[in-house]
Amino acid sequence: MADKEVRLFGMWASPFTKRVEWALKLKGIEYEYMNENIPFSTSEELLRLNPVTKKIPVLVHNGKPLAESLVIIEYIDETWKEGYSIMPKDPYDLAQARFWAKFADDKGTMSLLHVFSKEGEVQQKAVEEAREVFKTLEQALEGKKFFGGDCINYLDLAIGWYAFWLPIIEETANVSMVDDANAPLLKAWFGRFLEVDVIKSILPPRDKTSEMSKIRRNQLLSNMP
Ligand SMILES: N[C@@H](CCC(=O)N[C@@H](CS)C(=O)NCC(=O)O)C(=O)O
Repeated sequence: MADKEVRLFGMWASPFTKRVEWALKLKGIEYEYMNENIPFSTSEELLRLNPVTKKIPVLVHNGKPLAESLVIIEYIDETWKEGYSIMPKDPYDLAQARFWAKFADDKGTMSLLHVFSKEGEVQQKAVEEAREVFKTLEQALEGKKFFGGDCINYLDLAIGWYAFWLPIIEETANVSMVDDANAPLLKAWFGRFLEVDVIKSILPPRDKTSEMSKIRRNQLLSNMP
């Protein structure tokens, strides 16, 4: 039975929701999952819990809401100290992991949004930017099995959505960003990350995600909200 004290508001295909679900699952925390119909509608309860950004995911612990997936992951690791360790213990490693997670979110996510929602020259420019971001990200992976070393940790969870969603974005937008020529280490890590039991066990269905992705791209290209 789900722990009544922990609820997660998310959306089934949201990469940011998956980050949090992976963290909860790694810790063995039971939770109640509430699916939102984003981007088409937002429930009254979500607006009450997260009036600032109105976005998912939102974790509610003992009635107290918390937004922003990376902030939530840190909270989970700090609150449930026992079991799997998500945040690096060494202060330098921790700062580096936060740096790369921020770099990926600031640079990679923005470029991917343009790759996904644009065409022509604007899209091509975004593809080049994204390729540069992925090549750069490999620095954090050099000589390691996972970003966290021998096991996955915070940075793997932060960047992990690329492993599943990036090939879908490439397919939907008909472009290539992570390939053996540009980012071979990252490409190999995609395969290793998706083979981790906890990760694999809560991925959305590939076909359904791919179908939704095509519909969403067409909506964005026609300037639908
Ligand atoms: N930086 C946020 C991003 C969250 C985000 O963008 N969530 C999207 C869904 S994946 C959302 O709720 N969008 C609201 C909307 O489209 O109305 C995080 O990491 O939690």
